Amino acid sequence: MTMDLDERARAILRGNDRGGYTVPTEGLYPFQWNWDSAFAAWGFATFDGPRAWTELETLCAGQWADGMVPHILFHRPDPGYFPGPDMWGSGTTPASSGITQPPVAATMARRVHELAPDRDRLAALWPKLRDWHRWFMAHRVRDGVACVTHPWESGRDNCPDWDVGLANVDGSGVAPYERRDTGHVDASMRPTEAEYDRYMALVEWGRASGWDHRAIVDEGPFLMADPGTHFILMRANADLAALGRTLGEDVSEIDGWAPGLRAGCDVIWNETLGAYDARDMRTGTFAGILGSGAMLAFLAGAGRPELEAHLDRVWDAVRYGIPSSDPEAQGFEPRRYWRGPAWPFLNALIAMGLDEARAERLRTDTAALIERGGFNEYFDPVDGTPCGGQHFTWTAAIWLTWAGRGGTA
Ligand code: 2M8
Repeated sequence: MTMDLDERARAILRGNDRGGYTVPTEGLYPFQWNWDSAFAAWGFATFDGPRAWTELETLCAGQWADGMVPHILFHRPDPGYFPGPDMWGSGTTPASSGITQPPVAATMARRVHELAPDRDRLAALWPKLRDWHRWFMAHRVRDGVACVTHPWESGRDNCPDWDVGLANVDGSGVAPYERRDTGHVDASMRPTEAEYDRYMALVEWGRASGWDHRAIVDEGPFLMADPGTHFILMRANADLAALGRTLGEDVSEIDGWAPGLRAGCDVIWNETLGAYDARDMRTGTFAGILGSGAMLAFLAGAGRPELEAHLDRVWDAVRYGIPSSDPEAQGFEPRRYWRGPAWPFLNALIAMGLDEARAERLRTDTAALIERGGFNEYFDPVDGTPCGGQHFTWTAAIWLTWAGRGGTA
């Protein structure tokens, strides 16, 4: 059984390979996505080291002059996805979106280097990752906290965390458009029309600014502190510094970012909730949502006892951890994308920061989801139903690196 799943997982990575980059899944997501690619690299590293490095290199080949690594790289046209390159109008080669995604690549590069060491390729990649992290510190960190300027930047697109910030975004005037995602998977699993209108309003605003990230952060319609991105950045900075040390690089600048980000954790600690919480940086309002982004605190060594209690509570309320939002809160939707489902790749990240017993429980849950349901994009945490796209790259990668293996991530 396990052997067979290993083979299937490798076949998915190979099948989603478009020549130097991997699509998240055929049809639904036909381009290179930033954090998906980082996980793909980790997966490839288990059986094809050179291909793993290529994945990270292709991702960084789309880096903007200012250091940003975009959230989507449109290497080749494909009418099957909306919004495509024309809507973003990046003016770059390759064409790309105008926003970024959680900077998990340095953490994954460290894993790749452990599994398939290549000092020369690491040495060439490292300065690019450092420049991207510099960009993050300059353009996304406010009051010591990593922020997102679009829900898509968080990667947890339609989680309830963003509702409070999106309420101030006017989606009523967006140019007419046709969604493509609901042609691939059931609309009941995807974000709503109202959410999409607002997503598009934010894209229109960014494009009209010429993707001026100073203006977007200072004056744009949406700026929210994101616990998920914050903790991923903290961890990725540490991994970037560790890689830098192995190369003999001066990492004092990177180490210097840590105290400010650690202090920033207090800005997103919601005392009423007893947990880290997304926060609208325009108004100071907390989202009041216990989401899976908060659970990434463990990845960054920023866990607290109250959060651990929440983790056990939400986990015990479902059959398979970790639900992307609180199953005991109003509005929990176990099959709608990021409003409840469990995501294998996020489980792997969370597990990296958990104690051995919890990490093993999470691995077992994740393995059971995949063994029962296949390599889907995500799963219903209540009954394990596979949801979203099939033959998914990051689910296959997580099987090969963690879920299908004994031991910790
Ligand atoms: C989802 O996001 C894209 C937009 O970026 C979409 O729904 O169209 C998210 O799950 C995101 O985290 C992921 O990177 C992407 C591709 O798997 O899909």
